[in-house]
Amino acid sequence: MSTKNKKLSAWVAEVEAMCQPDRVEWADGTKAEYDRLMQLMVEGGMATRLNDELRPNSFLFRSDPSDVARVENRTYIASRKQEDAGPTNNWIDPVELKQTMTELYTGCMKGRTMYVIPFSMGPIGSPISKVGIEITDSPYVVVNMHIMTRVGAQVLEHLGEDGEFIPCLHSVGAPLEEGQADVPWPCAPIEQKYIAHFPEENLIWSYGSGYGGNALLGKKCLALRIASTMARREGWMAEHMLILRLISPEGRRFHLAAAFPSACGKTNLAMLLPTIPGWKCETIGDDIAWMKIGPDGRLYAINPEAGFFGVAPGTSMNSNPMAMRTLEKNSIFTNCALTDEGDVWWEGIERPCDDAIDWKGNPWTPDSGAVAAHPNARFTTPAAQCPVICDDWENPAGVPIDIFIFGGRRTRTVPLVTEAFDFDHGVFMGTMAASETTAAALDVGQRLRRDPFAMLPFCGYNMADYWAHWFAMGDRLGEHAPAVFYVNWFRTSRDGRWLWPGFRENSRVLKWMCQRVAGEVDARETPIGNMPRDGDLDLSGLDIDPDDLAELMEVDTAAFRADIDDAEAFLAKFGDRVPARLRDQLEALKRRLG
Ligand code: OXD
Ligand code: MN
Repeated sequence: MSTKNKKLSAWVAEVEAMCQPDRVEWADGTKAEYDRLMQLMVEGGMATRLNDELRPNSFLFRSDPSDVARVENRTYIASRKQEDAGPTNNWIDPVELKQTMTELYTGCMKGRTMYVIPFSMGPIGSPISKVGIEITDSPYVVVNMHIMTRVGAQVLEHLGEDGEFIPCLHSVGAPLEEGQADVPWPCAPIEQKYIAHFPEENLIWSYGSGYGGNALLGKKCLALRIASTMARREGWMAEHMLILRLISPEGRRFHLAAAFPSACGKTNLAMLLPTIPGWKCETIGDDIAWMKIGPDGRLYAINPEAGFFGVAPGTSMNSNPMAMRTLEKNSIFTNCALTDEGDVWWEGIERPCDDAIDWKGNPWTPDSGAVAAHPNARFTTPAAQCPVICDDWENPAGVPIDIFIFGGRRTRTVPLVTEAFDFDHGVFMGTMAASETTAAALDVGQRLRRDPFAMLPFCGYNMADYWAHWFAMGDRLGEHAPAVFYVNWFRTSRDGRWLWPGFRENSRVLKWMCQRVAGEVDARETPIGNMPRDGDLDLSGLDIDPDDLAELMEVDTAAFRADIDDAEAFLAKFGDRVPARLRDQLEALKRRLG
């Protein structure tokens, strides 16, 4: 394969000269290529083929123990001016960063193959999609990109001679000397890792890590950080949101897009099996939404990805049966445990395991005193395999969004559901989003991280400008703007019990949202937003103590005032750049709280 696109051939030649790989291969996205690379990695000791009877065509990888997650403190937004990256992003001057990284990249692919991966984020040719080219020296990245994006010759055809693409350069940062044996998971030490974004050039340079969002550059780097900057320039939205379709018993369809911080159950909600009779949910995406205003003035969303890159621990037939069925075959597992039957296992899978090899490759039993799977162990699995995938999930026009949901993990303060009074108030709700970090799950309520719109680690520019962009989108959408809700599935009682069962029962809350949008129910106005009137939330068949329900819905004004103080301290970091409309919302809330 090669390309007629002059800009692309010039870039590939330039990278080849800098990185000095032994050979260059263009990825064509075919099954034959996938099988060949997997075979190569199995032979090289990087991958283990799982038992084909238990989990057909699936593979396990173990990363280096130092390379297990996104590295936010090595992630940079290298805009020309520091204030354009804003106070929540790491910044290095782009000229300086390119110099540092050019030194690292020089000769970094020696002894390795350089793969050129043409990929489309979103259905090829959709007006909302974008083309990226990832150059990488990791065959693991190639096979993952096969699942997570649309890879191959069709993308190059679509690109043609002068089509635009987003260049994404990746190296594991581990050149091989002549005759030097490779290791199962090559990567560079932490101080050499750089996940760099040059938003003014739509350029991504990643060095030193082979893991997830650091290496599969279509996902967080392109589809969120770079896309968010493009979206602002071009008047659309790139958001950290799942997308789902809810169908009422009468056949009415609602499209919901929901933003929650990492590890708050986005994948579970995206694949919801409603408990309320007659309601159906279909999945469109579990992590990212790209949205544009359509000819009818409504906001249309696509899922730019083609697969799910989900956290394995905690996924079970109870918590997410649809994900479990999606990853029955043709899936890649990273840092899961390996059972003696040759299948994968993780904490919370709700299936016994007496004997396994843990994520570090050591023998493990339940008495080992350590986890078998890394807490950020992942599955990579094709979206098309999801039993509840929506027929329209690849519709190039996207689906019209009726409802935005924000939320986080809050053991206190925040009630089950609140509806924004209007879109501006909804932007305020998204801005106020905060979540207790999951590492602190045992000392509940300890560390609260403000994570506006769940975009804190993913917004490619100054977040104050991002809020202004949301207001501007609201103005353009006018009466077509989606309704906005804020949810908290995680509230606990004063004596430390979960107040809400969560998971499938969350469908009850979504039903109320749909009824609000359809104008079928009134609401009760509170200082923080509209809430369900007594009896409006469908609780039929659910055994919930009335006192617990009251606590779940309680608006604790004192706690909200304390929350505002915390939010104000956060907003102060942005100085004058904070939109006046956001400050107005804050003042209005203070007045309402009294
Ligand atoms: C993810 C994340 O991997 O948000 O989706 O961290
Ligand atoms: Mn995510």
